[in-house]
Amino acid sequence: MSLKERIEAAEAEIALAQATTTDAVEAFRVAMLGRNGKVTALLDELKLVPPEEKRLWGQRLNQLKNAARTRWEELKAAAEAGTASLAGTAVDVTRPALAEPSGSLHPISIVRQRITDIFARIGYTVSQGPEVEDDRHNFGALNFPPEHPARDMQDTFFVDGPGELALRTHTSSVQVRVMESGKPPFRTISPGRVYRNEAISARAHCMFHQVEGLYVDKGVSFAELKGTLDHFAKSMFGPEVKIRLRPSYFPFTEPSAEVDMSCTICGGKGCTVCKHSGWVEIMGCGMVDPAVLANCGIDPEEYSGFAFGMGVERIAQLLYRVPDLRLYWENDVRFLNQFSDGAFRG
Ligand code: 2NL
Repeated sequence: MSLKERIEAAEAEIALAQATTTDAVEAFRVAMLGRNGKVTALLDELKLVPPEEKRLWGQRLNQLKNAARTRWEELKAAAEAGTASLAGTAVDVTRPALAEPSGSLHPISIVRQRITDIFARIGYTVSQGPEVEDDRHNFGALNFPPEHPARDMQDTFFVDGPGELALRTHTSSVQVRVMESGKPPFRTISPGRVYRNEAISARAHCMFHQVEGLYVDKGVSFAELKGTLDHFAKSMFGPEVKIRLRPSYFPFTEPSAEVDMSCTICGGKGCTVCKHSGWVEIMGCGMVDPAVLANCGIDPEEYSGFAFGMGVERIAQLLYRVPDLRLYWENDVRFLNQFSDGAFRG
């Protein structure tokens, strides 16, 4: 604000000042005319104005000082006489209120909600489960052999010791609970926090968010899996994107695949994000291993199913071009404010 604007603001404040007690009168004097008072600070700025303007600003500031003195004397007299009152004061109640700055959803919340909405529209329910899981739900039922490296202390945060309760490493544990609890068909997604014992870097964190999906019914095919994921990628990133499936391996699916999407940054021509391949990895998927169905009390002769899992941080990174995953958890408002646009709230 210019000196002129600050003088005018101080004048308005002085004219509107109210004080019904001698303490409040003294507080007004200190706030305006005290050593660190507003008027004192403005008078101090006289030494900064160019010499040819000194006379003009000197007069203006003197008026301000006199106005503060006069107002103080009025308030003091009224307070001492016991006649001070707030009645008839110049408060314009018709003035519009100042706009409050509004907050925004965290980008991970925005993207998790969008993913959830896309699957909800095609008939998926949302399931939740505990973040502290037992070995059977996190590993055993999912076909992880006893000596699998993921069951190691180096990879999993155990609450007690190896083989005991642990922070879930994926939300498949929730889907095991869904399958155990009823009869197919199941069509559900499980969004939630998962934990892995990893060093924190630009590309990895020890906690991240996953959305896993599961569809179990009679005659569920790999073609339906591919169609569902194609629909998801187009809904999330735009109708022009393509997907491709590459053979992969997970203990709980057979066959298994990684899902790549045509790079949305360069349109498939090749850039640093897709490492000049034209494709970026967005998730893993596969047909639920018959042994997993059997572990959950479902007859694999009668039913088949597909499943997939994606990292919300990864999807948000591709959508918003986030260069470093650590930005999600620094709570720097310069980062967070960029997501206040409601257009991305789904
Ligand atoms: C990834 C890969 C995947 C699943 C998750 C799943 C769940 C059950 C049975 C079988 Cl209950 N599979 N989930 C399947 C394939 C891949 O996630 O990269 N996630 C971030």
